[in-house]
Amino acid sequence: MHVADFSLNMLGANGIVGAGIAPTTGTALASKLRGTDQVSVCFFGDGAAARGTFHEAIAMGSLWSLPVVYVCENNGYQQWVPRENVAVVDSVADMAASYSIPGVSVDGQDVVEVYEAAGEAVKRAREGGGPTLLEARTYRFYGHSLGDEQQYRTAEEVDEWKQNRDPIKLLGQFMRDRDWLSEEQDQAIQADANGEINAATQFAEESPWPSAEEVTTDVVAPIQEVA
Ligand SMILES: Cc1ncc(C[n+]2csc(CCOP(=O)(O)OP(=O)(O)O)c2C)c(N)n1
Ligand SMILES: [Mg+2]
Repeated sequence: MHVADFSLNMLGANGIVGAGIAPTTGTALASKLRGTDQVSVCFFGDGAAARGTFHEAIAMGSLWSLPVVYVCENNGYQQWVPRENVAVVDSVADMAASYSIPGVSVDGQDVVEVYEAAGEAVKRAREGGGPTLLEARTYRFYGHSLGDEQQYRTAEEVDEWKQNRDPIKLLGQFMRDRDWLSEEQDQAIQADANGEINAATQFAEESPWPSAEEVTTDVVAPIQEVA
């Protein structure tokens, strides 16, 4: 969650729901003032779309016609709560109308659909057309966190999505149908990816714990001595 890499223009994520939306509007303002062709993109959940920062930042992005794409991954759940229990508007993309920007809802499990909609939104932003609110309808295969007993949904529902709506499987099928990918290539790619993940896991498990002195490294807030 707390990953950032400025060398890749990746400004980071944090544990405050919806906290990335306003800074992304800020970086879009910076690129507009500097006259670069950069487009800022942020990703957040459907729960984040209920926060004040979502509305405030998008209203500003629209007013100043900033080069930004607001991407909402709507997985139908907000931590342990089904969306319909807490939201009166089903589609997050519909909220774009309040700010006079395009709201586009796509099947988030369909890689090609997401790719095309994202490309259009980035092009619009780059050409001075202002922000887009892009909603990807998706699902989460696992619980919100390790201790999540997932009592808010059935095992059948999860299985149905895993079996029939897995975006990796769907893309593989799409490509095999067009003879862009053979069964063997598909398996080799998956084996490659699994190998990379297993090596990273092993590296993490075999690495030593950080030393106690490191606790203040990169911490901006002053540490007060406790008497
Ligand atoms: C400002 C704030 N309020 C509450 C929380 C606790 N919290 C963590 S995740 C979450 C739900 C967020 O829903 P969504 O954006 O849909 O993300 P998802 O659960 O689908 O990953 C909440 C309320 C938080 N981290 N930050
Ligand atoms: Mg969600």
